[in-house]
Amino acid sequence: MNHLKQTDPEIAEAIAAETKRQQDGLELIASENIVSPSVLEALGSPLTNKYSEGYPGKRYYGGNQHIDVTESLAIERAKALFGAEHANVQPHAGSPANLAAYMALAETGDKIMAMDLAHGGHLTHGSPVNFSGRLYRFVHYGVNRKDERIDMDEVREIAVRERPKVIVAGFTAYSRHLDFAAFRAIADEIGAYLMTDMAHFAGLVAARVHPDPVPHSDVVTTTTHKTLRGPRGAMILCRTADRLRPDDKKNLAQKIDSAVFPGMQGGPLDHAIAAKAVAFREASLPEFTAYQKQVLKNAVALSAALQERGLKIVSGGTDNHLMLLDLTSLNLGGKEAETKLDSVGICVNKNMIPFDQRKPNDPSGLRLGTPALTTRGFTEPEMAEIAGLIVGALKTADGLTHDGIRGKVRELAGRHPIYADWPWC
Ligand code: DSN
Repeated sequence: MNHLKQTDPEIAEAIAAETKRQQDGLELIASENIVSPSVLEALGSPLTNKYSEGYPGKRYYGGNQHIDVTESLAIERAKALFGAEHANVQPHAGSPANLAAYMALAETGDKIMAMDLAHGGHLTHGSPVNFSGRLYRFVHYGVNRKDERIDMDEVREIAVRERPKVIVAGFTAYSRHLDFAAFRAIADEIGAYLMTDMAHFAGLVAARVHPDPVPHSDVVTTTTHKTLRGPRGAMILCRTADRLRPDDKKNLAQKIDSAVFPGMQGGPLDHAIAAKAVAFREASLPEFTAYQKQVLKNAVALSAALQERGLKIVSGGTDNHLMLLDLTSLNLGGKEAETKLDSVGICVNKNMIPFDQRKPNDPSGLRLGTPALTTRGFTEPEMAEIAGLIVGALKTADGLTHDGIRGKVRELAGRHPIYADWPWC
């Protein structure tokens, strides 16, 4: 940071302050994580200087001999990590990855079926304020009232009635496993593609501690920065053959590649692709499996400890890295709860719960997740401590109590430094 401190102290200070915020606080946003120094080095490298539209060996600019190496490594590592036939590692983020997948599988105006945003789906799964809801005709499935889980009989009923061209399995706020074999069977029954958006649980899949959507899906999209613990970005995995349209001039892999470029992106972010390659190698190591096992243990421990303290968890618990806290019994809105926790250094996001009576900007729930804390080395006994601090902060408006909780949060965070020997600290 020596250059930046001298040339642009305002930005250098903001980066230092954000690094300190991360160090001093407890990050429970389920979609965030902490990358390794190696990933950061690749991200901060001169690869950001290069233009390389196209794909390895077929570029529109000269000088790409080394970029071809990094992108080819990222592709091969992604394929090996997930047992996929084809990988496109160029999508800049999860939303463009989903857009490219829809472009490859459907025509504008076609019907697509996905999880309702209000039940845990994503904006790109057909929200009317998003490109997805504007370009395609979405129909939705959700969870049932009885156990707050997806009912596959109901999914089948909607699919058979609506006959969408694509069925999307995936979520941003659902704490249970998806039944990928059942989704596949429904897609086959109505002649639809199955696309899985595994952005949230990709790291768990890579570590083989979660059901694997890849063998069941035609296309799998994922971000690379959530449980997968890579740089901010995304990728698309797919089969090579187009099972529904085998006579098309292009196979499925070619359709995905041309949807990404030239379909909706220009120059790839070569520094980010190199960092993805670094993260994919890290995710192939035994330490990563141990990490993901601990993510799951921590999530179960946190969910149990919150329930022991009288809080309600949607669907009664979690099978993955996240949980939804229902604040209804506390008579507290999600907005106020998020602010209260932020004020003591516990970072979460407000979230709709299924059948929410409140509005999205002040819903009835909070979403919590354990990937970032687990990367720092937190284990189950500390999840119980954190649950106590969360309940304390939510149940009291008392400034003194808050100061005490803030101190305990700092002490806990201090036990597990993030980048101990890194120049930002
Ligand atoms: N914003 C992401 C999340 O928090 O789940 C989804 O894109």
